[in-house]
Amino acid sequence: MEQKASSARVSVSAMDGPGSLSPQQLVEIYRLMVLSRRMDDREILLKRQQKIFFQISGAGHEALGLGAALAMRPGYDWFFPYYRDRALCLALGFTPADMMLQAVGAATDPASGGRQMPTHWGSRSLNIVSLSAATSTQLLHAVGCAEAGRYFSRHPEAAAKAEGDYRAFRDVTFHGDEVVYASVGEGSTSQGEFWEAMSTASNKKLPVVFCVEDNGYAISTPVEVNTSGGNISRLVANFPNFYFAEIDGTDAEASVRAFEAAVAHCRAGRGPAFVHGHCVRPYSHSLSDDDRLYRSKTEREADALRDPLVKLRARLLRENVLTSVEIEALEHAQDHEVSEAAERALEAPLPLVEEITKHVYSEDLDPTSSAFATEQAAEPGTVAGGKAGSVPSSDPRTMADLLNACLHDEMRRDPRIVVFGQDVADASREAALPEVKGKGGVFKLTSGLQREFGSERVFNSPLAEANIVGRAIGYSIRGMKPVVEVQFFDYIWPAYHQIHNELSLMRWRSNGQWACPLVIRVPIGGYLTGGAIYHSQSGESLFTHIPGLRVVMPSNALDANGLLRTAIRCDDPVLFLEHKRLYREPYGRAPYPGPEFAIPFGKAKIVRPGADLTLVTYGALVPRSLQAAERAQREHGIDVEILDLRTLNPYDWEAIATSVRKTSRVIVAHEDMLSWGYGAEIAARIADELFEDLDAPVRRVGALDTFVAYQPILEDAILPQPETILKAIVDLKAY
Ligand SMILES: Cc1ncc(C[n+]2csc(CCOP(=O)(O)OP(=O)(O)O)c2C)c(N)n1
Ligand SMILES: [Mg+2]
Repeated sequence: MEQKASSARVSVSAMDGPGSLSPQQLVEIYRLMVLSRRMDDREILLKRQQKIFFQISGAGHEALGLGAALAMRPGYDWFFPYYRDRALCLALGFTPADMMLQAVGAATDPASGGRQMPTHWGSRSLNIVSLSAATSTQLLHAVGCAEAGRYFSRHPEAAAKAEGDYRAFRDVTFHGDEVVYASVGEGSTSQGEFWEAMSTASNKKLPVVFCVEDNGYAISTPVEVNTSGGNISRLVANFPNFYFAEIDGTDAEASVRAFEAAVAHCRAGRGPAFVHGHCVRPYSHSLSDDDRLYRSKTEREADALRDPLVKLRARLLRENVLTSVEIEALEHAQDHEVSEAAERALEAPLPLVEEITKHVYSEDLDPTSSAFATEQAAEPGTVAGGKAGSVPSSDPRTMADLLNACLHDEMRRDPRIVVFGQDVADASREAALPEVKGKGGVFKLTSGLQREFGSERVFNSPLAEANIVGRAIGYSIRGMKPVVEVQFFDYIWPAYHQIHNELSLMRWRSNGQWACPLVIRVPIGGYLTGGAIYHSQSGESLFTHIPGLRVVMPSNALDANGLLRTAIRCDDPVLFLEHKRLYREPYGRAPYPGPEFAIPFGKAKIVRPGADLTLVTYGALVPRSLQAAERAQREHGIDVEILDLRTLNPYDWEAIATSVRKTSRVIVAHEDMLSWGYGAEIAARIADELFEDLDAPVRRVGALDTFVAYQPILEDAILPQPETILKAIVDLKAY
C-alpha cells in the first residue's frame, strides 16, 4: 500500500509531557481531522452525482479515532475498527487514494477489490483486518487475535513456516507486546457478541482496547433505548482487569491521553481497556438516512457546537497556534489532496467480472487435490495416536476412537493447533487431573488432549457458541489452526452469524488478503432413541448453501479419520459434521491407519456397487441404505449401487454422473427433512444435466417436514428408516 507523508502518524513519544500536546501535534491532528471530513464531504458529493454507490461518514468521530491511532503502532498492533473509523485509518497510513478506490469499487481498492462498501476497511500491511457490516462481530475476532498473539509469544516455535499444509501460506508475525484495537458504536453494545468479547477479554486479561464511539444514536434509536440507564460505562464497570476511561470524545487531547493510558495498561499485560468516548454525529447515519425525521432542531444544533473540528479550530486560533489564513491554507491543501484522490479513483480500472469467484476458497491449497490422497492400508501393529494405552491397529476402532486419534496425531505434528469448545478439556482445574479420568467432551472425542498438550492448547470455552467461532476466527487470522467443537448441531445457531457472515466470507470479501482456515467439529443427527428435538437435528444444507465453507460428513471410522486430517491441514474453513449415532456403531469400524492417512475432499465412495439403481447418500443413511439394498437384492432382485458422498461441499459430481449414466435410475437419500434439503440440489442437477440418461424421475428420501420427537415411535416415523428407503427403491425400479 502507498504510504503518503500526509497520512503519517504523529509520534506519541514526541509529546510535550502529560496534559499538553505540542502546537505541531495539534496542527497535525487538525490536518488529519480536516482530511477525514473532506473525504466524507467529497464522497457525499460523488454519491449525489451517482459516481459512487454508498456513503457513510466518520464525521464527529475524528478525535476518537486519531487519539487511538496516535497511541498505537501501525503494522505492529492489530486493528478491528468499524465503519466510522476513517480518521483512525488515515492516521494509520490508509491513504485518501485508497479510500476513494473503495468508494468507486475499483479493482485496485486495497481492502476488497470492489467487493465491499466503502469504509469497510482492511489492509494487510497495516494489520487492519477486513471488517463486515455486521455490528460487533469483529470484537470476538479481536479477542481471538489477542489470544493468538499471546500464544505465539509463549510458543515462538509454532510460528515457523512448514510445508505440506496451510502453514505454507499463513505467515505469522508477532512481537509479544502487541495491542489489539476494537471499536463499535454505542448501539452495537446491545449485541451479545459485545458482552461475550468483553467477558473473555476480562477473564483472560487480554490486551484488547475496546473503544465505544458513543454518538447517542444507532440510526434513529437513541442511546437510552439500547442501553439501560443510557450509559454503557456504568454497565461494564464491574468487569475485572480492565482500565476504564469515559471521556469527551470530541476533545482530541482527552482522547490521546485516554488511549495512551489504555494502551500502556494493555501493553504491560495488565488486561484489557475500555475507552468510552462521547462524540457527535453531525451528519445523518448515512446518505440513506435523514436525521431531521427523528431529532429535534435544538438537539442537532447543540451537537453541532460540539463538533470536534469546530472545537479544535477554535483552540488553534485561541492559542495562537495558527492564524485563520494559515488554517485556510491547511484546509485548502487537504481539499487538493482529496480532489486528486477522487480524480484518480474515478479513472481506476474496474474489477473484472471473470474474477468474481476468485478467493471464495483458497487459491493456494486445493483440498480435493492428490496432495491429500494418502489413503493407505494400516500397518499391522501400529499404535493408534489416541490417549495413553491406545491399542494396536489390527483392532477395529470406532469412529470416535479414530477421530480422537487424528486429533492427537495432528496436535503432535502441528503446534499451531488449539482445541476449544464447551467441556472439551479433561479438567479445567488442572489440580484435579492426576486423580480424575477427565471429561474430554460430552462425547469424549477430545479425551486426553489437554492431558497431553496442556491447558494453553486445549481448554474449555464459555457456554457461548458465537464466542467459540468468533474467537477461532481471530486465532486463524493470525495463522493459527483452531479445531473447535460446537457441542451439538442443535446449538450451532448462535454461531451461524459468525459462520455465515464472517468465517466463510473473510477471504472473498478481502479479495484474498485475509482468510480463516479452521475446523468446527459438530456432533449432528438423530436415531438416538430419546434425543428429541434439541439433540437430533440435521440441517446441513443451511451450511452447504454458504460459499467459502467446506462441509464434510463421514459415515465410518476410516473416512472420519482421513477427512478430519484433510480438514485440519487444508487452507479453508471446514464444518466437520460427526454423526452422533455413528460414533460407536459396530458399522464402519476400522483399524488405525497411521498418522499420515488423508482423504481428499470431493471424492465419493462406492460402498456397494450395483447395476439397477443409484442411491446417493451420506452420514447415518449409509448403513441404513446398505440394509435396504441387501433386502432389495434378496427380496426383489434389484441391484442397487450406493454412493457415499463423504463431503457435501465440494461433492463428487463425476461419481454421481458416472453411476447414474450406468443405472439410469437414482434416489437421493438423507436424514434431514425432505423439503429444501441437501437432496433438492443434487436431484435438480441430475434432472438438469442427466435428463437424457434417466429412465425414471429422480426420487428423494428424507425425514418428514417436522422436528424429531422424543417418543421413539414418533422418532421412527419421522426419520427415514431402511424400510422407507427399500420402498423407494422398489417403487422407482417399477416405474
Ligand atoms: C448485526 C447488524 N444489525 C443491524 C445492522 C444495520 N445497522 C447498521 S449501522 C446500525 C446502527 C449502529 O449504531 P451504533 O452502534 O450506535 O453505531 P453508529 O452508526 O451510531 O456509529 C445498524 C442498526 C448491522 N449493520 N448489523
Ligand atoms: Mg451510535
